[in-house]
Amino acid sequence: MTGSDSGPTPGSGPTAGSGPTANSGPTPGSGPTAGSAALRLRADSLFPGGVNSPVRAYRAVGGEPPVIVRGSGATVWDADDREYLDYVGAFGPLILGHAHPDVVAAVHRATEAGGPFGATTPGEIRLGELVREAMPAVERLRFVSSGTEAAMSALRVARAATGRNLILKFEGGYHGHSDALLADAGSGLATLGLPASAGVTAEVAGQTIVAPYNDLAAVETCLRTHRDQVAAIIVEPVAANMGVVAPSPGFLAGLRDAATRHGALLIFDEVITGFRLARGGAQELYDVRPDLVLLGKILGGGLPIGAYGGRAELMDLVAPVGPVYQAGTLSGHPTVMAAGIATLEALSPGTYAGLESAGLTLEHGLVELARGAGVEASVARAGSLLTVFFRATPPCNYREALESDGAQFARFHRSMRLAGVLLPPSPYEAWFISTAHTPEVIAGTLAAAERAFMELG
Ligand code: KE4
Repeated sequence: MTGSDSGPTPGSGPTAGSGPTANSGPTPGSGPTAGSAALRLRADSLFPGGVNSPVRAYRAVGGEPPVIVRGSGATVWDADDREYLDYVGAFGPLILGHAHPDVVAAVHRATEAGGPFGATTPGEIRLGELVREAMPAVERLRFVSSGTEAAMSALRVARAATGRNLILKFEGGYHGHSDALLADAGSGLATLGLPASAGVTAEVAGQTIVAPYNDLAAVETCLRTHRDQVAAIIVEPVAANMGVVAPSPGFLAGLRDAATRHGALLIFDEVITGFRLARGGAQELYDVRPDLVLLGKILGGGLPIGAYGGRAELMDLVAPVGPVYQAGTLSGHPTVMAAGIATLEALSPGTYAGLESAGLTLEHGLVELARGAGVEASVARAGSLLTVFFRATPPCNYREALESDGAQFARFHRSMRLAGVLLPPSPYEAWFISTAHTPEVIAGTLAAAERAFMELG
């Protein structure tokens, strides 16, 4: 399939089988009238890099970033009516795919009911109960509007609870863009090659210590070196911001033990993994109980959300009960709650079996196709999270992930895009598989990958 560098020929795209026919284009009134190029020019004049989040600028892969006007199921369309199979999925929230009818109907009903109200609503109660049912570690929680807010709030609780200042995070771990957590972070910082962020003071950065992921010995050394000073260990229980890197056997249990022995709290950042790897997230999958949990993405069904929660005595430190202040105008927004409830209510045990099957088929297909093309690549996967690394074996930590051939990834990304498959524009992000990624969608993806690998070989 030929097309410009910015995507496949308009109205083309692999046989997705999941979305409307090609050339269906944006629904009148739902999207812009100008094409991608004209819209990008306007975006460039408005936003830094023309984007509202850095990774969307395609700096790591080149080419003009797409302007997406609508999605349905596993398919999205750009402003030039190019159709793509979507593995970005808004970087995680859309486990049911785009415009799932139950979510759309729930949002419609909630929006028509008015609000937000700046008051408690039944929806936040219902969603909170769904979280607590799924994650016993979450005895109490607080809704916020982003994963970043959840992370910064949880750190504040941990410091108040322990009276300690230091935070231990992991190289390549990403927990949003609050000052304390931008040291050696993954996701967009890794994508842009930023070791940290300008504007974060040395004093703040000095209160965050960083260890290699999957290295319990290094964790123990950090905790002993900074004895009685570490308030919390914060970890992505399955890392997905250095690409997908699974915890080594015993790593999470080891963190639990080390945190307990050293009087530090263990924070699981499940913004990506929560409700994705299992209904109870990684804490269910690995049977490790954190003290505090961060949630986001899927919890809001695609609308802005975050949440932090954990042991009741910790959460009761939060105002108005305790001295830890945290607030938010749109926290618990009824329309967001409705989208989250509709999403979680659609997730059944069969859902996860289906996601595992889709992920397995895609993983095995990619491995075989790369091998057949003579391309050095490996595939890391955790359920419906997947990353293709252009290195011989899946990395065990961030430094190994950085050894992956970024130029090969960029070539692969561009080739897949030309073939109508949209991957996250960074080697340090995960591909997100949804329930809308049917066997036909996976087959179309592998057909595109076969051509892409052959071009690399
Ligand atoms: P937000 O503030 O972006 O809602 O969440 C921050 C966050 C916290 N924890 C984890 C494990 C996360 O992955 C994230 C955000 N994820 C990135 C993608 N990996 C968001 C995409 C972006 O920054 O544009």
